[in-house]
Amino acid sequence: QYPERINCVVPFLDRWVAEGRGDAMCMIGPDASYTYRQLYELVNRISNVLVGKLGLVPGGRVLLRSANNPMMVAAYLAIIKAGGVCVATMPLLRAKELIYPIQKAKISLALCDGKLSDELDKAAASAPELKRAVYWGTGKDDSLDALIADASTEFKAVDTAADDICLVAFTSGTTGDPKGTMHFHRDMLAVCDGFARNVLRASPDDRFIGSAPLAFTFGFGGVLFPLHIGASFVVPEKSTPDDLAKEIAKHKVTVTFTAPTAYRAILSKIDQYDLSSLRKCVSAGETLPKGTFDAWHKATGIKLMDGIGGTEMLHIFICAIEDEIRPGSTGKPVPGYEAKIVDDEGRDVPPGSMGRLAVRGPTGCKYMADPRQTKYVENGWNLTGDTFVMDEDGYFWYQSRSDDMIVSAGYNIAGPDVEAALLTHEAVAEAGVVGCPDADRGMIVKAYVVLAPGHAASDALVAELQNHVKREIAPFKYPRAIEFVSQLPKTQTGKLQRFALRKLAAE
Ligand code: 3SK
Repeated sequence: QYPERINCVVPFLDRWVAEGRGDAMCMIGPDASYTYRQLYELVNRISNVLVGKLGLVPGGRVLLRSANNPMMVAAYLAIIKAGGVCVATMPLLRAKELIYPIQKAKISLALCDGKLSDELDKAAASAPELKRAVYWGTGKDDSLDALIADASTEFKAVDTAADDICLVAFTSGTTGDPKGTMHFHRDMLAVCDGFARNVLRASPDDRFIGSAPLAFTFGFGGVLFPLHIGASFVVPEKSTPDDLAKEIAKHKVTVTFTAPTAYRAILSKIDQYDLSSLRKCVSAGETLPKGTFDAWHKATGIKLMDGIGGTEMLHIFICAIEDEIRPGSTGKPVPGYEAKIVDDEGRDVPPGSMGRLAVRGPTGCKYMADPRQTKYVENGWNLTGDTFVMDEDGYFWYQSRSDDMIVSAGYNIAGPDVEAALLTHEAVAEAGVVGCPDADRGMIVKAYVVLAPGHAASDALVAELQNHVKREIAPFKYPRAIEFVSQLPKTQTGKLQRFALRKLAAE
């Protein structure tokens, strides 16, 4: 579908300048806005420095470390335009977590926001592979800003193959050591042609915002999708739900990408925000409870588009299209992808049966030098860690992570079902549900609950929540143990770390 030789930054950026659309608004940051031409020129300056002054060669890997900001967007695109491979890392990673990607991906050069230099410097001391880190925003003579000051604003994209790697994205480590997933120039275009064009169906007049870190491919989709159609996007300085809601009103944002937790937080103060500009809202990163879908629809008139994606597949591969949404279902495979449900031996199971979700399509999945490749990918099918049911009409219904299933006295209980039921109680702000070893029942259902403001822990509340769950879902699923906690363990992408809760429950 794509030319054999293509550098994906050309259709994302150069194209609009070449077609005379350079003055259109492109990126809105906290301190400055950039037209397409301005972003193009900033990217070109950085690419010139990478190749001319920092010795980047085609295929060279560059670690990128920053919180979400315009310079990070420009550096990400510049590395790829210069023929390099971007290894974007989560801004909160500590030195010992940075050593792993540096060594695994054999990285010798890093571009980093000066505010995050400490941990990278510490990592470099233990990872001699990293020969040079260039910081921006430090005001020093050797900063990236100083280096690009006299660089040319023109740069011809390095000639790359559609099949050349341009991105290594490390998984968030819900199940163990992060895996480096490799993506190609064509993948960056395929998620736009697949999910964004066919499912999201945004237009050049749309303005996007998201809250996920840009280092997480879910977050970077909020940059790629608008660039692909010549639309604009906001890069907020902070990404709390409150900031997100304020930025939506300030910049008349029309398309949002965030997780159910953020939609719920916005809902809890919905009267304080003007969200009238919104047209399309995508929910992913964790399961979307029907209650959240209904509440958002009632408050805004918009049907949340629930999607499931993965770092392995780059972005969303199953999603509900607005007019075909069945509340509670994640929807159908994005055009270009196939999905099926398999049993533990990898055999297809009939519609209506629970099993593991397998997916294949244009974007997945090659792990970087990882023996787990054969465990998670079979004949092109990527075995996800999610348990789903596919109905007769081809809709996929999320049950749990495959390892989130709690088997209690012979009953299969999906932790997220119980979480969704707890979340419909006004006293519950967040809930994480796992199995806790039990002599009689094998496992019992245990809930860790963060209380909403104004509610206090008590035995009476435990009983009330248990009865509430019994009323909401099959009574055998009720949590026999409930513990109130001040926060839940989460990955840097905001996903609940059930394995950490499971460990806690087993202690
Ligand atoms: O569903 C997810 O968690 C996800 C992961 C990576 C990219 C996109 C998405 C939605």
